Amino acid sequence: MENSSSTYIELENQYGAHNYHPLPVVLQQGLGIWLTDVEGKRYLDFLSAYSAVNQGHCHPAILGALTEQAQKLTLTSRAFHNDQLGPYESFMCKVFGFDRLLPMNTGVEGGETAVKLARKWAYQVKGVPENQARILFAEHNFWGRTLAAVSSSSDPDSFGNFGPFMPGFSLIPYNDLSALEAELKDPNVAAFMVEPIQGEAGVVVPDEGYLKGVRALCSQYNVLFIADEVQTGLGRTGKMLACDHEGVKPDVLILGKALSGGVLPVSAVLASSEVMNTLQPGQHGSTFGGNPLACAVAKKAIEVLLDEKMIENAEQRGQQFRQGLAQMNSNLIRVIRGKGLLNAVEIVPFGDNRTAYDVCKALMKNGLLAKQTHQHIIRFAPPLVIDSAQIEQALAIIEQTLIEVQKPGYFD
Ligand code: IF1
Repeated sequence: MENSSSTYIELENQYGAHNYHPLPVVLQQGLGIWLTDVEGKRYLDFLSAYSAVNQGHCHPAILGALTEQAQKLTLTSRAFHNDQLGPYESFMCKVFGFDRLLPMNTGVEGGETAVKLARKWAYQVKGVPENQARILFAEHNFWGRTLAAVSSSSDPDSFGNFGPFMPGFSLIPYNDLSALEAELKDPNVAAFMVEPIQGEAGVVVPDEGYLKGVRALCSQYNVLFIADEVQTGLGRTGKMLACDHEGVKPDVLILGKALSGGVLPVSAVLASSEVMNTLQPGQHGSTFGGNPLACAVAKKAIEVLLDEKMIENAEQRGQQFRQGLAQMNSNLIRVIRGKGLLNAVEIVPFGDNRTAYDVCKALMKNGLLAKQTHQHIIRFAPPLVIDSAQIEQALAIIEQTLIEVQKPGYFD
C-alpha cells in the first residue's frame, strides 16, 4: 500500500527544517498543468512553482534535452570548456538582445551576480570611489534569501534576526519616479534593481510609464537599470519580458525559474560588454554555473516557449481569466490585478477573520492549487500552456469555492 499523504507530511515534520508551511497536499506526478497527489487526486496547478514551470510540468521536449545530454556530459566545471555553453550563450544573447551572458544556477545567484557587476562597473567605469557604491531597491521587493538579498528587504519575515546587513543598499518606494530621481542625484549610485511587476509583494503592477521613466532616469544619471525578471520573465506576463510591455531595455537582465522549465536550477545575467567585461577570470563564478546539462535544458526551454506560442497564449488566457473573475461579482473579491498569466486577487476578510490561506485550502479540496502571498492576496499563475477550456474549468472551481467558504459551518 502506497504511503498516505499524512505519512509523508509526518516525515517532513519530524526530520525536516520547518522553513515552510505548505498546503496539506503531497504531490507525486506532474504533466502540463496537472498535478497528482499520492492518493491519485488531480489538481490544476495555479502556482507553477512560483513561475518556474511556465512550459508545463515535465514538458516532453525539455525532458528529452535533459535525458539526451545527461547520457553524454553533465558537468565539467568552468576549468574547461564544453560544447553546450558557447552555443547557449550565443542563442540567448540573440534572443534577448544583449552582448554577453553570465550563467548561474538559482535566481538569487543571478541577483548577487548583478549586484557585484554593478559595483564593479561603478568603480571601474563610472568612477565611484572605492567601497562607496550604492544600490537602490524598491520597497517590498523580493529577490531571494541570501544575506545580500535580505539586506535589501523591507519584509521582517525575510530579514528578521539575520543582521548585520550589507552596507550600501537603500530602499525607495516602488512606482515612484520622483523618489527614484531624488536618490539618483547621488553620483555614488551604481544601479537600481527592480522587478517590472512585484511578484511576492502581491503582483503589484506599476503605473503605465513607470518602467519608461526608470529607463530614462537611469540613462540620464548614468546608473544601471537592473531588471529582475526571474518571476515575470519568459512569457509569464504575456510578453517575453515584462519590460517589453513598455518597450524598455534594462542594462542588466536577470533570468531564472522557467529558464529551465522547472527541471533544474538555471539562472542567467545578460548585459553589455562594457558591464560584463568588468569581470576578469577568477573574479566570479560557480561550480555548476554554465554546466552542459543546464545549457542544453535552458536552450530547449526557451525554444519551446517560442515554438509553441506560449507567450501569446499567456496574453490571451490571462485576459480570459481576469474577465472571468470580474464577471463572478463575488463579494469576497476586492481587487483583481495582473498581466498575462501572473494574476492576483485580494480577498476581503470574511467569517471569523478567515484569510487567503483558508480560501487556498478550500480551492485545494476542489482540485485547484494556488498559494496566498501575504494575508489577503491569492496569486494565480498556471503554466502558460493552459487552454481556454481549462481556464473556464479553473474559474468554475474558484467561483464555487468562494461561495462554499461563506456557507455557515464550512470551517466547523
Ligand atoms: C522562496 C517568494 C516568489 C523571485 C524574484 C529572485 C528570486 C525569486 C522576483 C530568487 C524567488 C521564490 C523563492 C521561494 C518562493 C518564491 C517567491 F514567495 F519567495 F517570494 F516567487 F514570489 N527574484 N522567488 O520571485 O530566485 O533563488 O529562489 O531561484 O524562497 O520561498 P531563487
